[in-house]
Amino acid sequence: MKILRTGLSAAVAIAAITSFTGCKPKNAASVVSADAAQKAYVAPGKYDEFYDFVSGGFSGQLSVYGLPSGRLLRVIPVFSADPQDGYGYSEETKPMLNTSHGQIPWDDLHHVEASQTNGEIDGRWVFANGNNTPRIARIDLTTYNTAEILELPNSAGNHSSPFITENTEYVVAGTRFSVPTDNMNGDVPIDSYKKNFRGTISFVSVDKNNGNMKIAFQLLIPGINLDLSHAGKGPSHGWFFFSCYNTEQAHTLLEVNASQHDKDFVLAINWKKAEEYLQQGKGIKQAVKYAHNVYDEKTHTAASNFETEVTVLDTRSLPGIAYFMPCPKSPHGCDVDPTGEYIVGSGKLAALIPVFSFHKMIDAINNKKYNGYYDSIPVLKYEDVLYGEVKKPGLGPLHTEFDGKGNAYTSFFISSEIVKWNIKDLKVVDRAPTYYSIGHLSIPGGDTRKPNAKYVIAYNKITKDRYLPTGPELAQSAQLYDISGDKMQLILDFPTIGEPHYGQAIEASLIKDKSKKFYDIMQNENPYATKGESNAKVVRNGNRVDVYITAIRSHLVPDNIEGVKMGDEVYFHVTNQEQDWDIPHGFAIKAASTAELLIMPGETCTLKWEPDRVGIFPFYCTDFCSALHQEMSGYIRISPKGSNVPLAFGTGDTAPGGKDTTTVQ
Ligand code: K7E
Ligand code: CUA
Repeated sequence: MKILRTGLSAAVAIAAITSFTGCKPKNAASVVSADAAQKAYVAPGKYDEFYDFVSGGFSGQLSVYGLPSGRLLRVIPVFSADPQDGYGYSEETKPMLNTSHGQIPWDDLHHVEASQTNGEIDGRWVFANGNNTPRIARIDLTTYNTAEILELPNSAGNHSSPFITENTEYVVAGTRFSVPTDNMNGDVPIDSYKKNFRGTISFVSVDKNNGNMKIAFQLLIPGINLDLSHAGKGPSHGWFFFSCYNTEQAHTLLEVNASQHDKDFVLAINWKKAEEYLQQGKGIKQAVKYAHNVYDEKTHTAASNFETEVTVLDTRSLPGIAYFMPCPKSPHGCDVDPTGEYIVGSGKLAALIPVFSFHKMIDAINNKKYNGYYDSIPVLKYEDVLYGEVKKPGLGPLHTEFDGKGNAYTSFFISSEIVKWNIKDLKVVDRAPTYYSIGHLSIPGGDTRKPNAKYVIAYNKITKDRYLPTGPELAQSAQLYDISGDKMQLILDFPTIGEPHYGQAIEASLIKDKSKKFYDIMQNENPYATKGESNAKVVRNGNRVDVYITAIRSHLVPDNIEGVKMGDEVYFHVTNQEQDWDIPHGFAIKAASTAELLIMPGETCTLKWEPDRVGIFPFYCTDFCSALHQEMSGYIRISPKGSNVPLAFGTGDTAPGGKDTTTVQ
């Protein structure tokens, strides 16, 4: 009882700190200066300078904004089915959402990372994590399609993910929740946490040519919570750093029980060493099951493969892979500066920011100066690895990015501000309020070797009074600051879709000219593609009816279909015949239990429909494509089971009953 009471009073104390959100920062009135609007203004018809790929949090999607205007350019469906373009509803895209748990139409997307070459953003792909049912997605920046989703076995709470190495050798994913690994019987008491629960880190290799992902190996680590991570750079290339909390290994009331230790850890991983062990055959092959879903651009169709094996290296029995650096109070962000020498850990409950030195860490490791072991992993001494501390920077530090000019920018959740500090002398040089409760922040390239320090973007958790009220639910918000001068200058607020955990802004010049305009219909290898209206047809096979439809402004062929019966499964394969930019057609039919299809020029998409009653059902194009878009429609007649209405289809004179009726046996 006594323990419980202590626990609860500690909980109250912590709650007092952590619930301190949404208060107005000081100087709130004076922050927008007269020239701010001009700096964010991009005239109608003019292009933005940056694409900002922003995570949609619990929407499961990725939003693309232009910067500095804050204009929403697109929402890319990633982990959530999206009725707007049929993602996850069309037969072609359903497999993208397959997992070993079945088809999962939602996830919680926190982090976006752009692919890199030589530590610089190369504009080829962005990667995103599914936090809930652990997955990593790769989005292709020529089509803006989700090209691949890889499920991660032995994983729960895929939070410190997907962070990447300097040449995109690996996309790396660490577990927030430790759990029993997949190959053991997980039916264990929860209070056997210390004995049975483990974390893992997945190293996913990325094919240089086509981006294809593959789990190269997994590292087994003690049962703690990994929060965030970043790869080493330059001199620290070959290392990866993770913030860890819950070194208490609590499994209940973490708010209190995982906030006991004065210091948790930054975990340093030598992945080159792990590669050596792997080559020496020190990995253990484990039977697991996970989905690997790949979208094929030629067939416009996704396929799922279920993999059954993964190679695991145990960091507790293979020395030299893992080291712990003590880090104050439940660190969240773990960020590496552009030179690769400084590692910043941001303790959510700490009153200072520790900056670790990579070369001091290496010295301490070479001299084996350990302060004991934590679950067989050497613990280095705080003083030995510390470069220095930023004193009294603010309250609730979360994330840090860099401008490449020797400054760091750290977000402070509790005191709602961005604090700019100098990396060499660790002195605060500027602070700017955020509205409100900032989480991540990002500078274009701000976690790479080559930042483009024009802007910093704040991704805020709380909106409160910043926009017109919209009932209890308010959009989340981002804010744009000009950082080209000495002082940060707020120039724009813009609402976001879902929770914008993190974003990566990429110079538009790197990607805009590679953006695909349409698909070449002659290269469409979808087995159900129809090339040319004369090839449109309806084919019955038992109770399966395949309707091969063409769409071009402003008609569908065929647009009259008869002879379909109750109990049939109807597949509408719609091929957009257009070969022109920005002319999609849509397709919907009354009472379909899926969403519409949105078919890009040259593409084929399939909608499955099972009629539930006898009658006439209209179908139509859903995307206003021409002056006669409303005419772009048709009818299908559904007859009772066993009816002898012949299968017939056509358009105009070939429509059933027309003078050139097309009837099928
Ligand atoms: Cu929002 Cu990166 Cu999930 Cu910090 S995390 S805020
Ligand atoms: Cu096609 Cu409207």
